[in-house]
Amino acid sequence: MSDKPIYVTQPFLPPLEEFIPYLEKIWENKILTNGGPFHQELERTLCEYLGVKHIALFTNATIALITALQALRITGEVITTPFSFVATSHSLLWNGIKPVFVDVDPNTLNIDPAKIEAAITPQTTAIMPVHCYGHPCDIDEIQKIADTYNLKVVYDAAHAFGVHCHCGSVLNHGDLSILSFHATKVFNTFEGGAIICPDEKTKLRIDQLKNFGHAGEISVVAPGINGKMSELNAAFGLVQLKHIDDILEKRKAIDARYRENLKAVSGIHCLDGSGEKVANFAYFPILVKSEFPIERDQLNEALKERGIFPRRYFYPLISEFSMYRSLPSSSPGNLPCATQATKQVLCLPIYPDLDLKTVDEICAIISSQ
Ligand code: T4K
Repeated sequence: MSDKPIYVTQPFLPPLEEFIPYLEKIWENKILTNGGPFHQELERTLCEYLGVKHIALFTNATIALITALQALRITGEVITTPFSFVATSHSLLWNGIKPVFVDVDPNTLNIDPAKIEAAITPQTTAIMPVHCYGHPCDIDEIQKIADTYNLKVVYDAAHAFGVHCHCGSVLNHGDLSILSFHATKVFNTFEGGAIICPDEKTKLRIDQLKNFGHAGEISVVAPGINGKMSELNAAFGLVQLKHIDDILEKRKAIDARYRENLKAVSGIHCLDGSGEKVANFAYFPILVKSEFPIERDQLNEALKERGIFPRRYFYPLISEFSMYRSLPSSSPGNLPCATQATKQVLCLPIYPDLDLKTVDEICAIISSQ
């Protein structure tokens, strides 16, 4: 085993020489932000790569989520999942919206569409599902419910960069989708995020909202925020994108090796995808079931003692944090599958530079318990 700690993830960094010409360009033209040339080029290039119509770049996904809700003027109650990173529902609170938690499907750990209807009230205006680990939600069922009850759908697609479902990019579903380009994500711009939107009018509103609400030099049309991605981050994204195929290939090989090594280990369940046509292998979540000799937290500790640092994404559930705990929908009785999953889940290290020998060693530690 390497002397260095093995973390759940490690950002991909291209060779530094590739980034230098971009820095020289920035130094030369002195445009650092506010929709400069690299920002525009990254928007164009990402639309093409992802197979989407419009994209608005942001400083991070959290500001993008908050802005997406503003762009669609969402109010009242929004149905969402407790099995996510806390940014998902924090974006609702930042907009004065009440989150209503609905349980997850025990197989995908995505929101269970069969449980959504019962949570709809006259105040419900939208559904905010998460493509957890980059595995697509049941988009067709969710859309059916949204159409029946006239609800918006805002996907937290922070994990779903490049993922395709049965009909192309999963990012084309719902009213808006939000990506994260954080250092820990499949595609990173150090910090960054984006909103995918279907039409030019919505893109214009989002662009105004992320630029203080400005609609020209002396006109402000909304109480917007500063959510703009800088030229430095956008330039880095352009370099990263040149390596994305290699990044995905390496992730795929690691995913396959874990599955092969762990398939015979009783009590360890490797979470499957949810039928995606193109996967991104963003995470490698396992469920440590009761048949396994030790509990999830003990396995986590055993790995940490050997210099391996998996993460319990997502533990605790969002609904367990103090600002959500008192909501009626937060009761564990309402969320049995999420409550079980949060006790069993462990995300093992996966990132392009992780060698397969280390994957074997991690699996050997797990099987020797
Ligand atoms: N929606 C969902 C579903 C999300 O998962 C997230 C973010 C968001 C929305 C919001 O997206 P952003 O606003 O961040 O764009 C991390 C990330 O900070 C967060 O972006 C991510 N989800 C979440 C799942 O994970 P932490 O607190 O676990 O990160 P941290 O710093 O402990 O990093 C994990 C490991 O990665 C470290 O042990 C070492 C390694 N690492 C990390 C960083 C930051 C590096 O090697 N280099 C680095 O620069 O939250």
